[in-house]
Amino acid sequence: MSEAALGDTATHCPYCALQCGTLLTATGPEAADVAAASVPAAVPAADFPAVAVRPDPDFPVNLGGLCQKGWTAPELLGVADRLRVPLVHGRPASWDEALDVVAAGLRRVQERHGKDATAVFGSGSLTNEKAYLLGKFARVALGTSQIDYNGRFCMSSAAAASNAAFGIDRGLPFPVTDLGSADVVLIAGGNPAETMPPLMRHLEHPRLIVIDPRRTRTAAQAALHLQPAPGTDLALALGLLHVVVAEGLTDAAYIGQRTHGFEAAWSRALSWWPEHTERVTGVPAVLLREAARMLAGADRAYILTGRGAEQHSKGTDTVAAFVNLALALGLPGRVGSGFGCLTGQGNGQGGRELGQKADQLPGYRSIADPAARAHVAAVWGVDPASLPGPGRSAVELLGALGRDVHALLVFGSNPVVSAPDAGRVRERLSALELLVVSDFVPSETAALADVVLPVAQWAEEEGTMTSLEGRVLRRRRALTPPPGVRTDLEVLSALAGRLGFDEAAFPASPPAVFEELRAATRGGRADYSGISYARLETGEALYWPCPEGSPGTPRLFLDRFAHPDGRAVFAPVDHRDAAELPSDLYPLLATTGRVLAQYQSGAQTRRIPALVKASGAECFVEVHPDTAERAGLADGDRAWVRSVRGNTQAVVRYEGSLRPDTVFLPFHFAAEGSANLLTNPALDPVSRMPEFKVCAVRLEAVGTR
Ligand SMILES: Nc1nc2c(c(=O)[nH]1)N[C@H]1C(S)=C(S)[C@@H](COP(=O)(O)OP(=O)(O)OC[C@H]3O[C@@H](n4cnc5c(=O)[nH]c(N)nc54)[C@H](O)[C@@H]3O)O[C@H]1N2
Ligand SMILES: Nc1nc2c(c(=O)[nH]1)N[C@H]1C(S)=C(S)[C@@H](COP(=O)(O)OP(=O)(O)OC[C@H]3O[C@@H](n4cnc5c(=O)[nH]c(N)nc54)[C@H](O)[C@@H]3O)O[C@H]1N2
Ligand SMILES: [Mo]
Repeated sequence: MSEAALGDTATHCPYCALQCGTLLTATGPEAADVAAASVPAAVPAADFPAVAVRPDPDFPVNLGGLCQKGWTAPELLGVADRLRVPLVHGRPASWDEALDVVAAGLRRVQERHGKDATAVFGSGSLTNEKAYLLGKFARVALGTSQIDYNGRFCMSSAAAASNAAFGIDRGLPFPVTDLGSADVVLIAGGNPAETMPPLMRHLEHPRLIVIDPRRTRTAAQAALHLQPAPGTDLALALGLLHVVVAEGLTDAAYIGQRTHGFEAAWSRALSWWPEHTERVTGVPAVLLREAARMLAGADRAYILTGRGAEQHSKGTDTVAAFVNLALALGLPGRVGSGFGCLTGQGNGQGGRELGQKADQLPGYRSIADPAARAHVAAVWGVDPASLPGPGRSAVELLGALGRDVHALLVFGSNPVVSAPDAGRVRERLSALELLVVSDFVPSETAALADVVLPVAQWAEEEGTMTSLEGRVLRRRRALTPPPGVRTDLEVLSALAGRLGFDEAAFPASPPAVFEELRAATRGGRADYSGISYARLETGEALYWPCPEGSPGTPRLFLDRFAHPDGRAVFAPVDHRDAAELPSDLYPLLATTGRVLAQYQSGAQTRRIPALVKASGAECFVEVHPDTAERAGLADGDRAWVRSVRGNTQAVVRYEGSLRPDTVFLPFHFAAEGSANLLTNPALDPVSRMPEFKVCAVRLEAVGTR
């Protein structure tokens, strides 16, 4: 029985961190045709109730807007190859059999190789409740240190830089709606016109400065577009700081009262005068000066970073350099101005503070901190000494598969498509004794799994998500899951039971998990203890930190930063090259990213015909026409893009506005169209973020189409 038969269910889109408010109406199979005619999206008649979506006009973030992925999200509930029954070695099995195989496999691997030979890979797509229970399951039921998640690919550099500078990592330390009143917004390596379209409604008034090697849809709306070579943002940010200081545009009072470390940071930026910066980045000195003056001249300004600046082997330092610029201008912690990083995944924010990261316990606590361990161990009813220490980061964990790690549970990721050097990742996954994938579609990673567990989706489950502005939102159930499908929480609970633990310690009910999570985060940096389902039900806008009795914190840092002395910290960073530079054999810089109509590894969106029609069904490579012609390629030709690690087949798209030394591929496609066959797994030394945004490639024709 559909609960939404009584009316609309207010929930949020299943995709990105904007978490647009949506209203779902159950239409039932018989109503699907009618709904399809009047509403852009309705589930095709299936053997479970259909649902139609429309944007929630009252939700302040999307203001009645929704992107094409959001409009078509209900189709995901009824895709033809949706997983509806557990699979053991590709054959349908009962839940009892599948869970028994998993539990026996985990026990066998642990007996042979020790507890750390079992590992968990989580996701920023998981609700807060799932992320929390997954971390507890790994540390308690498996007793393993080996848990990390795809947020390592996404927000880890931004998080590391924000923690160091501000003492806390909340992607946007202010509500999205604040952006609308700014005069100038600088976006470094973000393309929200495609990755968060409704966000653009808040960017109509401010003048935009966009830093992107490509002339994206976002750059096309900018007052100023700077086009650096991929991997040179750190130099660019130092160059901007140089102009600001050299021209006397800093906020000296703010620097003196609210920060530390300006001199050390400035001593590194000293050599980055505009002409020097131009030689390294390719951005004309005159544009650099114009950008710095525009920012400094604004009464209200924001600096935002996206993955383009962050996904580098120097991503942490690059974000830090943009933070330095923001601090020099006195932006962070001021109403109407600020610094922020655009969190990507639906629950990318909650996912990084509730304990599925290798070095973290819930509440953004460090797993190496004795007080944090004692607090969480008390909530979990275990001996603090029994909690494992920090584990490997995502790329390192994937590299250890079949070597030190022999069993892997994947919840909410498709690493064979989305991880760097994907050819190697496939080899490593294939070397496992046991690979278990929980998903609702047969992803490319699920296709390699020994056991596949079919789970419920967004509109079929309850939970909470924390959006890019740190606001905790309710995901509400509009439909019952199809028969045969369980929730991720039910899976974890049943597995814990089979491993000899009390299932009550791993509750499958989202409100019960949330109650426990409140206690576990109490007193932590990301304190959720004052948030409850009851409070969220009233529609109150609750932003963490929210200790008990608190109204929550929409705007951080207004009085003080989160370091003990209340000050923000400049980082003394300098530029360095990308881990791989062009060579005679591989003369071009390849960068990767997203298109409007596809999401991430594409496991979800490549199954939706309207989205495939919009994006094209095959991988493409954007190339400057001169560069293409030099490689003997014309628009529409099929090309091999080759790096030292692998080869990707892609259709050539001429792009006259692109830098001639750069090509761009989306990473949403699989098999030989997977861009990650090319990418470099070189890691940032602090965040352990891989270098998705630069590798050296060459182009070759494979024959015209
Ligand atoms: N349609 C769509 N929307 C999404 C997603 C999706 O897959 N599809 N994913 C969600 C997630 S998880 C995330 S993390 C966000 C990501 O959101 P964004 O950060 O906006 O996405 P990207 O396309 O990865 O990167 C942004 C831009 O960085 C540029 N870039 C590449 N290399 C460099 C460089 O060296 N320097 C600079 N300055 N720019 C560079 C690219 O040309 C690209 O236009 O999007 C979220 N929203
Ligand atoms: N070359 C290149 N590679 C990149 C990037 C890039 O810019 N360039 N960006 C990186 C970034 S920022 C990110 S975030 C990653 C993301 O890449 P992935 O980690 O692969 O993320 P998704 O494609 O979203 O995969 C999610 C999988 O989990 C399933 N899923 C979704 N929700 C749930 C749930 O609640 N429970 C369960 N059990 N399953 C669920 C989906 O069906 C899908 O199969 O890609 C990274 N890879
Ligand atoms: Mo992401």
